[in-house]
Amino acid sequence: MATVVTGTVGTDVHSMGLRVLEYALRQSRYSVVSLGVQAPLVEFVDAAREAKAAAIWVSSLAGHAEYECADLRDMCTEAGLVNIPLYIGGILAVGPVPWEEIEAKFQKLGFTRVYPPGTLPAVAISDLEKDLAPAR
Ligand code: B12
Repeated sequence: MATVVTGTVGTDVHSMGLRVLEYALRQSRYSVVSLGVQAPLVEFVDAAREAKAAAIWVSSLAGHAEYECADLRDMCTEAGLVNIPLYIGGILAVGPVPWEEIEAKFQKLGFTRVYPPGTLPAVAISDLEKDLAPAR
Protein backbone atom coordinates (compact mmCIF):
# COMPACT_ATOMS: atom_id res chain seq x y z
CA MET A 1 0.00 0.00 0.00
CA ALA A 2 1.52 3.35 -1.04
CA THR A 3 1.83 6.07 1.58
CA VAL A 4 1.06 9.76 1.17
CA VAL A 5 2.24 12.39 3.67
CA THR A 6 -0.34 15.16 4.09
CA GLY A 7 -0.53 18.45 5.95
CA THR A 8 -0.88 22.19 5.83
CA VAL A 9 2.35 24.04 6.05
CA GLY A 10 3.73 26.89 8.12
CA THR A 11 1.04 29.15 9.53
CA ASP A 12 -2.00 27.68 7.75
CA VAL A 13 -4.78 26.49 10.05
CA HIS A 14 -7.34 25.41 7.42
CA SER A 15 -7.94 21.76 8.20
CA MET A 16 -11.21 20.80 6.51
CA GLY A 17 -10.00 20.29 2.96
CA LEU A 18 -7.08 18.33 4.34
CA ARG A 19 -9.38 15.97 6.20
CA VAL A 20 -11.49 15.44 3.08
CA LEU A 21 -8.37 14.63 1.07
CA GLU A 22 -7.12 12.19 3.70
CA TYR A 23 -10.48 10.43 3.81
CA ALA A 24 -10.52 10.14 0.02
CA LEU A 25 -6.97 8.78 -0.07
CA ARG A 26 -7.78 6.15 2.56
CA GLN A 27 -10.92 5.18 0.67
CA SER A 28 -8.70 4.66 -2.36
CA ARG A 29 -6.46 2.32 -0.34
CA TYR A 30 -3.60 4.70 0.31
CA SER A 31 -1.95 4.82 3.68
CA VAL A 32 -1.86 8.40 5.03
CA VAL A 33 0.67 9.94 7.39
CA SER A 34 -1.13 13.09 8.46
CA LEU A 35 0.91 15.93 9.91
CA GLY A 36 -2.24 17.94 10.57
CA VAL A 37 -2.05 21.71 10.35
CA GLN A 38 0.85 24.15 10.62
CA ALA A 39 3.54 21.55 10.02
CA PRO A 40 7.08 22.81 9.41
CA LEU A 41 8.57 21.72 6.06
CA VAL A 42 11.16 19.57 7.80
CA GLU A 43 8.36 17.42 9.23
CA PHE A 44 7.10 16.65 5.73
CA VAL A 45 10.57 15.58 4.69
CA ASP A 46 11.26 13.50 7.82
CA ALA A 47 7.86 11.81 7.67
CA ALA A 48 8.22 11.02 3.97
CA ARG A 49 11.64 9.50 4.55
CA GLU A 50 10.58 7.45 7.56
CA ALA A 51 7.42 6.16 5.88
CA LYS A 52 9.13 5.65 2.51
CA ALA A 53 6.25 7.73 1.18
CA ALA A 54 5.20 7.66 -2.45
CA ALA A 55 4.15 11.32 -2.44
CA ILE A 56 3.66 14.47 -0.36
CA TRP A 57 0.39 16.40 -0.56
CA VAL A 58 0.28 19.94 0.80
CA SER A 59 -2.98 21.80 1.32
CA SER A 60 -2.83 25.57 1.74
CA LEU A 61 -5.63 28.11 1.82
CA ALA A 62 -4.35 31.22 3.56
CA GLY A 63 -2.49 32.39 0.43
CA HIS A 64 1.12 32.28 1.62
CA ALA A 65 2.15 28.91 0.22
CA GLU A 66 4.55 30.44 -2.28
CA TYR A 67 6.76 31.60 0.58
CA GLU A 68 6.07 28.79 3.02
CA CYS A 69 6.75 25.96 0.56
CA ALA A 70 9.58 27.46 -1.46
CA ASP A 71 12.24 25.12 -0.08
CA LEU A 72 10.31 21.84 -0.05
CA ARG A 73 11.68 20.40 -3.30
CA ASP A 74 15.29 21.21 -2.40
CA MET A 75 14.86 19.79 1.12
CA CYS A 76 13.41 16.57 -0.32
CA THR A 77 16.28 16.23 -2.77
CA GLU A 78 18.86 16.85 -0.05
CA ALA A 79 17.19 14.15 2.07
CA GLY A 80 17.45 11.64 -0.77
CA LEU A 81 13.80 11.89 -1.77
CA VAL A 82 14.77 12.56 -5.36
CA ASN A 83 11.80 13.14 -7.66
CA ILE A 84 9.18 12.33 -5.02
CA PRO A 85 5.86 13.63 -6.37
CA LEU A 86 4.88 16.88 -4.61
CA TYR A 87 1.26 17.97 -4.95
CA ILE A 88 -0.22 21.21 -3.71
CA GLY A 89 -3.75 22.61 -3.77
CA GLY A 90 -6.15 24.96 -2.03
CA ILE A 91 -6.03 28.74 -2.44
CA LEU A 92 -2.47 29.40 -3.46
CA ALA A 93 -2.39 33.16 -3.74
CA VAL A 94 -3.94 36.27 -2.28
CA GLY A 95 -6.17 38.27 -4.59
CA PRO A 96 -7.15 37.78 -8.23
CA VAL A 97 -3.98 36.23 -9.68
CA PRO A 98 -4.49 34.38 -13.01
CA TRP A 99 -4.38 30.61 -12.50
CA GLU A 100 -1.70 30.08 -15.18
CA GLU A 101 0.60 32.40 -13.24
CA ILE A 102 0.02 30.54 -9.99
CA GLU A 103 0.51 27.15 -11.58
CA ALA A 104 3.75 28.23 -13.28
CA LYS A 105 5.09 29.66 -10.04
CA PHE A 106 4.57 26.44 -8.12
CA GLN A 107 5.86 24.29 -10.94
CA LYS A 108 9.02 26.42 -10.87
CA LEU A 109 9.29 25.68 -7.15
CA GLY A 110 9.35 21.99 -8.04
CA PHE A 111 5.77 20.92 -7.43
CA THR A 112 4.75 18.03 -9.64
CA ARG A 113 1.08 18.95 -9.67
CA VAL A 114 -0.69 22.18 -8.72
CA TYR A 115 -4.45 22.29 -8.21
CA PRO A 116 -6.88 25.23 -8.33
CA PRO A 117 -9.39 25.89 -5.53
CA GLY A 118 -12.15 23.32 -5.21
CA THR A 119 -10.37 20.49 -7.02
CA LEU A 120 -12.06 17.21 -6.20
CA PRO A 121 -9.85 14.64 -4.48
CA ALA A 122 -10.69 12.07 -7.17
CA VAL A 123 -8.92 14.20 -9.78
CA ALA A 124 -5.68 14.22 -7.82
CA ILE A 125 -5.95 10.55 -6.88
CA SER A 126 -6.29 9.69 -10.54
CA ASP A 127 -3.16 11.80 -11.27
CA LEU A 128 -1.33 10.03 -8.45
CA GLU A 129 -2.12 6.64 -10.01
CA LYS A 130 -0.56 7.90 -13.23
CA ASP A 131 2.49 9.41 -11.52
CA LEU A 132 3.17 6.24 -9.52
CA ALA A 133 2.55 3.84 -12.40
CA PRO A 134 6.16 3.78 -13.67
CA ALA A 135 7.42 2.94 -10.15
CA ARG A 136 5.03 0.01 -9.67
C1 B12 B 1 -13.36 27.76 7.37
C2 B12 B 1 -12.38 28.86 7.05
C3 B12 B 1 -11.55 29.29 8.09
C4 B12 B 1 -11.52 28.63 9.46
C5 B12 B 1 -10.69 27.32 9.36
C6 B12 B 1 -11.18 26.29 10.36
C7 B12 B 1 -10.55 24.94 10.10
N1 B12 B 1 -10.43 24.18 11.16
O1 B12 B 1 -10.18 24.59 9.00
C8 B12 B 1 -10.85 29.74 10.32
C9 B12 B 1 -11.93 30.65 10.89
C10 B12 B 1 -9.95 29.29 11.45
C11 B12 B 1 -10.10 30.54 9.25
C12 B12 B 1 -9.04 31.36 9.54
C13 B12 B 1 -8.44 32.19 8.58
N2 B12 B 1 -8.80 32.34 7.32
CO1 B12 B 1 -10.05 31.20 6.46
N3 B12 B 1 -11.48 30.40 5.46
C14 B12 B 1 -12.33 29.44 5.76
C15 B12 B 1 -13.28 29.21 4.57
C16 B12 B 1 -14.58 29.96 4.89
C17 B12 B 1 -13.60 27.77 4.21
C18 B12 B 1 -12.40 26.84 4.02
C19 B12 B 1 -12.88 25.40 4.05
O2 B12 B 1 -12.87 24.75 5.07
N4 B12 B 1 -13.38 24.91 2.90
C20 B12 B 1 -13.97 23.56 2.80
C21 B12 B 1 -12.92 22.54 2.34
C22 B12 B 1 -13.55 21.15 2.30
O3 B12 B 1 -12.52 22.90 1.03
P1 B12 B 1 -11.04 23.29 0.64
O4 B12 B 1 -10.26 23.66 1.84
O5 B12 B 1 -11.12 24.25 -0.49
O6 B12 B 1 -10.41 21.94 0.11
C23 B12 B 1 -10.88 21.21 -1.00
C24 B12 B 1 -10.24 21.61 -2.32
O7 B12 B 1 -9.80 22.97 -2.40
C25 B12 B 1 -9.14 20.64 -2.51
N5 B12 B 1 -7.81 20.87 -1.92
C26 B12 B 1 -7.42 21.62 -0.88
N6 B12 B 1 -6.13 21.43 -0.63
C27 B12 B 1 -5.67 20.54 -1.54
C28 B12 B 1 -4.41 19.98 -1.71
C29 B12 B 1 -4.22 19.05 -2.73
C30 B12 B 1 -2.90 18.41 -2.90
C31 B12 B 1 -5.31 18.69 -3.58
C32 B12 B 1 -5.14 17.72 -4.63
C33 B12 B 1 -6.58 19.28 -3.40
C34 B12 B 1 -6.73 20.18 -2.37
O8 B12 B 1 -9.66 19.46 -1.94
C35 B12 B 1 -10.41 19.79 -0.78
C36 B12 B 1 -11.52 18.80 -0.63
O9 B12 B 1 -12.41 18.83 -1.72
C37 B12 B 1 -12.48 29.89 3.40
C38 B12 B 1 -13.32 30.45 2.25
C39 B12 B 1 -13.49 29.50 1.13
N7 B12 B 1 -14.52 29.69 0.41
O10 B12 B 1 -12.65 28.62 0.87
C40 B12 B 1 -11.70 30.98 4.14
C41 B12 B 1 -10.38 31.47 3.59
C42 B12 B 1 -9.56 30.31 3.07
N8 B12 B 1 -9.69 32.07 4.79
C43 B12 B 1 -9.07 33.11 4.51
C44 B12 B 1 -8.33 33.87 5.45
C45 B12 B 1 -7.74 35.17 4.96
C46 B12 B 1 -8.19 33.45 6.76
C47 B12 B 1 -7.42 34.16 7.88
C48 B12 B 1 -6.05 34.73 7.46
C49 B12 B 1 -8.35 35.24 8.44
C50 B12 B 1 -7.71 36.13 9.49
N9 B12 B 1 -7.50 37.37 9.11
O11 B12 B 1 -7.40 35.68 10.57
C51 B12 B 1 -7.27 33.03 8.90
C52 B12 B 1 -6.01 32.21 8.59
C53 B12 B 1 -5.29 31.82 9.75
C54 B12 B 1 -4.13 30.93 9.34
N10 B12 B 1 -3.02 31.18 9.98
O12 B12 B 1 -4.25 30.07 8.50
C55 B12 B 1 -9.14 33.48 3.04
C56 B12 B 1 -7.84 33.18 2.29
C57 B12 B 1 -7.56 34.30 1.31
C58 B12 B 1 -6.60 33.98 0.21
N11 B12 B 1 -5.92 32.86 0.14
O13 B12 B 1 -6.53 34.82 -0.63
C59 B12 B 1 -10.40 32.69 2.58
C60 B12 B 1 -10.39 32.28 1.11
C61 B12 B 1 -11.63 33.61 2.88
C62 B12 B 1 -11.65 34.81 1.97
N12 B12 B 1 -12.43 34.79 0.91
O14 B12 B 1 -10.98 35.77 2.21
N13 B12 B 1 -10.64 30.29 8.01
